[in-house]
Amino acid sequence: MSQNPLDLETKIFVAGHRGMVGSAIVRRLKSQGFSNIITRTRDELDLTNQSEVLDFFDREKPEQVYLAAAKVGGIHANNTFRAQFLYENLMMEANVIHAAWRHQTSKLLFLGSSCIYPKMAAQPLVEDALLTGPLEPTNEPYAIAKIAGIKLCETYRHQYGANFISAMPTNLYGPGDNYDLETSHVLPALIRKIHVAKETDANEVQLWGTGSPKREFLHVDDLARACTHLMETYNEAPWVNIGTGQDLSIKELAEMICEIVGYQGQLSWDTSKPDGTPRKLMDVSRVHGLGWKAEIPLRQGIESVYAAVKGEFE
Ligand code: GFB
Repeated sequence: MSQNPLDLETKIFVAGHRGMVGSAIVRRLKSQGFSNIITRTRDELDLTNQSEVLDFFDREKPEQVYLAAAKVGGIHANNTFRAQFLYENLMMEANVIHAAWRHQTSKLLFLGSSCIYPKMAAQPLVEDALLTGPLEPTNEPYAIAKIAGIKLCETYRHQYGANFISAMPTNLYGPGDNYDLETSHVLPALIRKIHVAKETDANEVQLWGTGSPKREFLHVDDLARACTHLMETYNEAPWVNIGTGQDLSIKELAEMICEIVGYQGQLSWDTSKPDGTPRKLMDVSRVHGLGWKAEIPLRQGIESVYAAVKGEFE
């Protein structure tokens, strides 16, 4: 079995390869020349099913695992499908992490989320803020599942010596995002709503909440680069925040998207919809110290995803 993370023959399982994050990791690995990447669709392998996952690891024995499979969504989806967000994420993580340990996977990277940190944690969010206060209620089930994933990696390392690491990305966007207005995150929702408002000559476009919460947005290709970098170089227990270190309000994001789309109507705010966490800006000192920085500026990233998707809404 290869121990060299830069061995391009390393057998790598990317769990969740059809999602925005997993597909970006596969693109990144292929661009680096990795030739032994294994993937499975949900129909081929149900990650919430323990015996299927154990059988798969027994047969395939991947040397490295990127655990990018998750049930994800925006604030409304998180707040509505609360049981599914908790159960499905817990099952996928527990099954994959346990099977990776049982079958001697030499390294696993687990992907969490910035929502693991307390709602009122000091900004920017340092990694040590975990479990220092109550979570944001709209995404508490998802956050608890992701905290359990971090703790699985930590405890399997501590008790069994498994080289399992965790990365905590900030809010992500990029190719393969979800544009369903009920279940999507804010950035794709705003692209779609503002594009449709422009195409239909609408005087105003209705957005959720007050517009005052602040968010940080990272292009998923930057995240994928961070993931392969950590897989190649990082072998420690502490989880690592992945972000740009810069945020903006939802209103400022909406204004930027209006400029990119060329929409000049009004923004209106449906305050019956939740704002969520007031702010979640990542402290990215740790990952900067490890030699990774975000490269894709937000405006440029939004311009590129808008150019790719705008035809789909017509
Ligand atoms: O991205 P988002 O859905 O989730 O929403 P979170 C961010 C903010 O955008 C909230 C506002 O303040 C929303 O009220 N917003 C305005 C909108 N208009 C819209 C809209 O049309 N659609 C959406 N979706 N939001 C999620 C968590 O939190 O972020 C997850 O629920 C996860 O657990 C993920 O951590 C990264 O940033 O609030």
